[in-house]
Parts: sequence; C-alpha cells; structure tokens
Amino acid sequence: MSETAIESARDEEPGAVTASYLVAGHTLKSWLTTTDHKRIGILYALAITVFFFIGGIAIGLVRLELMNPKGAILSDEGYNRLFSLHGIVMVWFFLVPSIPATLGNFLLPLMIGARDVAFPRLNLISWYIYAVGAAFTCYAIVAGGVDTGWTFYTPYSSLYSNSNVLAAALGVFIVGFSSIATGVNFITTTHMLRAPGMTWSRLPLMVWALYATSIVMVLATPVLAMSLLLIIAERYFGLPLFNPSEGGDPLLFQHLFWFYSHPAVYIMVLPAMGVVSEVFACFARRRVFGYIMMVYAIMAIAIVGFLVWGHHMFVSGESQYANVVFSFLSFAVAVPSAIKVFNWTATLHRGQVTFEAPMLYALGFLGLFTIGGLTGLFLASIPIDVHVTDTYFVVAHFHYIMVGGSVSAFFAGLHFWWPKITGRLYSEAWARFAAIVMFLGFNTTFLPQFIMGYGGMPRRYHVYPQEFQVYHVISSVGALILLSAYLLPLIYLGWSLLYGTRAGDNPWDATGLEWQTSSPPPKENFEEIPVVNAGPYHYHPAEEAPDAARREPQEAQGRKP
Ligand code: HEM
Ligand SMILES: [Cu+2]
Repeated sequence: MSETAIESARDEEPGAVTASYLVAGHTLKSWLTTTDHKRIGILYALAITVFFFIGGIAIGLVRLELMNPKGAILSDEGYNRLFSLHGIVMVWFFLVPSIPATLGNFLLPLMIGARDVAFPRLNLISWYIYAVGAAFTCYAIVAGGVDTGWTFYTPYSSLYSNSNVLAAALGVFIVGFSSIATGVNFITTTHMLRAPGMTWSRLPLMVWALYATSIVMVLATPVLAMSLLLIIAERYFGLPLFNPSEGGDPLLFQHLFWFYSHPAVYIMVLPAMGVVSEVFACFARRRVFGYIMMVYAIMAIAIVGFLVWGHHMFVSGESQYANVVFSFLSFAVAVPSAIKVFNWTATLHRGQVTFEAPMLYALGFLGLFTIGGLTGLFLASIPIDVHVTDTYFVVAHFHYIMVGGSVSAFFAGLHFWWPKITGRLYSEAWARFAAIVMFLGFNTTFLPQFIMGYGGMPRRYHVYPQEFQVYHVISSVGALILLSAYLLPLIYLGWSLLYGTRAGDNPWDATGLEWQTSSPPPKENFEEIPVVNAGPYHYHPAEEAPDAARREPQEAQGRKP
C-alpha cells in the first residue's frame, strides 16, 4: 500500500510526498483512536454494513414466512420479533447514520477545503457512542429480541410487550446522542472552516444537504430521546404517562414519536438529495439547474418537515381539524421535493449524459424517489389514508423513499467517491450490472405491495387470505434478487480494494475541491488549503457565456476547464 501513497502524492509541489490517510498508521489502535474524519467515516461504513446485513437477514426470514398464507416457518412471536428487528436496525443503525456519518464525515471537510471537522475528538466519540448504543440493541436481539416494531408504540411497548424493550430502546436512545454530536460538528464545521472564497452561495449542494440534515438532527433527536425515556419510565417505574386508565394519554407518545420521526425521514433523504445532485452534475457535465432554488428547497424541506408529523395519526383519533391542517401542510412539503425533482430533470435534459455506474444508481434514485413522493401525496389525502393506513401500501411508500431513494443514493455516492476514498477503480461492468439488478429487484419487491395494500392486506400480519399469496410470492422473489444485488458490491468493491487499478486524482473529471487533492487524500486533506474563486459545477464554463470571466480563476486553480 505504501507505493500507493507515493504514487498518488502530487507533483504540484515538487518533491512533496505525503502519505495518504490510509497508510498513516497501520495498527488497529491507529484506527480505533483516530481523529481523522476520513478514517471515522470508514469506521462508520464498516459498522453500518454489519447492521445492513443483520437487518437484511431478518427480513429475508420474514419474506420466507410470507410465501405461505398460513405461515410456514415462524411462530407468531418470532415473526413479530423479526420484523421489529429489521425495522429497528435498518432505521436507527443503518439509514439514519448511512450517508451523513460515512460519506458526510469523509467528504464534508474535503468539499469545503478544511483539514478536518471542527471537533475531531467529538467526532471519534460519536462513533463510540454509536457503538455503545449498538451493543445495547445487539444485546436485546441476542436476549430474544423485541416485538414492538421500530416505532415502539405505547401502551404496548410500555405496558404489555413481553420482550426486551428496555435494552432496545436504550440502544436507540444512546445512538441519538451520536447523531446529535455529528450534527453539531457538521454545523460548526460548515460555519467555521470553509476555505477562503468558499462563500455560502458556492457550497456544493451536498454540503447544503448535510448542513440542513444536521439542523434536523440537532433539533429533532432530543424529542426522540425524551419519548424513549418516557417509555422506560412508564414500563419500569410505573409512571402513568400513556396508560389511559391511570390518566395517561396514549396519543401523547405518537405525537412525540412522529415529531421526531417525520423530520427523521428527511435525515434519511436530504443527504441522498445532496449526493445525487453531485452525481447528476458530473455525469451530465453541467451545473445543477437552479442552484439557488435547490438550496431554498433543501432548507424548506428541513423546516416544513417539522410541521407535518400529524399525517401519521389521521386514524388515531386526533381532531378532524388537526387532520385537515396536517394534510394541507403535507401537501405543502411536497412542493420543495417536486422542485428538486424538476431541477434534476432539467439538469439532465440540458446535459450530455453518460451512464457510468454512479449515474445509474442516481437515476434509480430519481425514479424511485418520485414514486415514493407521489404515493406520499396519496397518503396525505385523508380519505385515501383512511383506506390504506396500516396496510402494505404504506410499507411500499416508505420503502420507495427510504430504500429506493436513500439506499440507491448511498450506492451512487459510494461508487462516485470510491476512487477518492480508496485510490482504486472498481469493475465498471459489474457495478452497472449490480445497479440494474438492484433497480429491478427493488421494483419486483415493492410494486406488488402497493397493489396488495390497496386491496386491504394489513402490514405486520403473517397469516393472510389466500388472494394475497401471489403478490407475496412475487415480493419475496424480488427480495431475493435484491439481496443478491446488495451482495455484488461487497464482492467487486472488495476486489477493487485489493486489485483495482489506480484511480488517479480525478477519474470522472469532476469539479469540487475534493477532486483537487490526491486519491486517497493525505491525512491533512490538502497540501495547501485551496482558494475558491467560483461556484461549484463548472463543467462547461463556456456555456455560461456572458460570464466567461469565471473561466479564468478556475483554470488558475488547476481544474480542467
Ligand atoms: C421525503 C421522504 C419521505 C420519507 C423518507 C417517508 C417515509 C415514511 C415512513 C417511514 C412512513 C411509515 C411510518 C410507519 O408507519 O412505519 C411514512 C408514512 C407516511 N408518509 Fe411518507 N415519507 C416521505 C415523503 C412523504 C411525503 C412527501 C408525503 C406527503 C406529502 C408523505 C406522507 C406520508 C403519510 C401520510 C404517511 C402515513 C401513512 C399511514 O400510516 O397511514 N410522505 N412515510
Ligand atoms: Cu411523515
């Protein structure tokens, strides 16, 4: 590996040879005590990969069970525990940290021209907090699991459930602090450590997205923490919080939970929007259409996202007036998402699009996120929601957004920045193949769920009327295809790590400060802090004809015009 470092050391400064962050210390200890944001990003990546596969195995068993209308392999209890395990692990230990904690940690300082995040030690501590939370939840799993679903609804979780609610809820409570610490770190970093000339209107959209996500993390996560503590207080100390027979209010929990968890869905999707903005610009070789609009849309989603939690409670008995207001606001939050979809489409329409693997994953995001968003509008209309609430329609909706959207974007970003992270190229053919199989497998799994949900198949049941079997079987086969598609990157990316050809500093000819340093970057990110003279995405400076002056400073920075 050490030749990599020497080879990738740049010749801009004659004689300067800087070891890459990967070879700056080889021992396990050097990794576990690192304060380098890039290494911490990799520590997170390893951790969430483990959880992704734990969650995947759990849902594999669930889908196997659902092949047969009478149930086949699991007990009722076992079924409940497996789908809960799946949801808890995937949402709290995979999706929430996925893009921000891995790609975000790796990229944020590089993209703004900084040497590290504002609080490097806090960054490492966040990873350890995550690990401690994960240990609690793993304990809950090993001790027999938890059966409350990922939402921990009371009074079931606080009074009735006979499973390991305490350990699981504590685990989620603890990872919340990791999320908050990361958020604080990113906000401070973005405010304080931007390179000279990196004004707010020159920030890449990925940085804007991480910034907005961080605000949501810092403001919303404490509410989740509080609601989990309240469950524990009722369950173990008998405080009459949610139990109506003691004067508690079971709806209170849902309000608290969704006040966090609706914004949390944007913690999962805003960073995805950031990633695909970068990828679209690069592979359409064009600046993102309507940059300022995109920034406003990101911030609007982050803010208005706090006002719509009640749309999860249309049938809970909240007042009709509240329902109408939440329905209206939900339609309002769809507007900025629609603006983004429109602007991405316009970017592609006016660009010279090529279909490298990151682009295929990003296009997958665009299609699937759009379906997820549109079905969100169905759910936001009260009459339709009353019909499909707690059915597979809802399951399909949020998987289109959270898996079709966020996970596709995560893969888009992982492939796009892989050469930067590792200094190696992967097999383009295998990567394209995996992207296509993932898209097909995803649709095979979740499209039938819209149909059966509309037909009345409730979520979370494992014994069901015969008429739904055909959809369940298609969905299970899809899940198998999807699982194989997820295994492929593990193989070809692993291969690339060992045998991949050297990537060079900027294999995609991309703009952005992270591409101006070596691949993999040196420990200090840049040999000299770059100076920024222009906005992001100058793929075709000539296209911006009247503004041709912009072209020069860019060349002065050593970027390709
Ligand atoms: C942008 C990203 C989005 C994500 C990540 C997302 C995610 C989710 C999740 C996880 C659930 C299910 C929660 C559960 O009960 O387990 C859900 C339900 C729901 N979503 Fe979305 N959603 C998004 C966008 C939207 C939009 C744009 C709308 C409406 C304009 C919307 C409306 C709804 C409604 C009304 C429900 C509740 C359905 C019910 O339980 O009856 N969603 N969403
Ligand atoms: Cu919501």
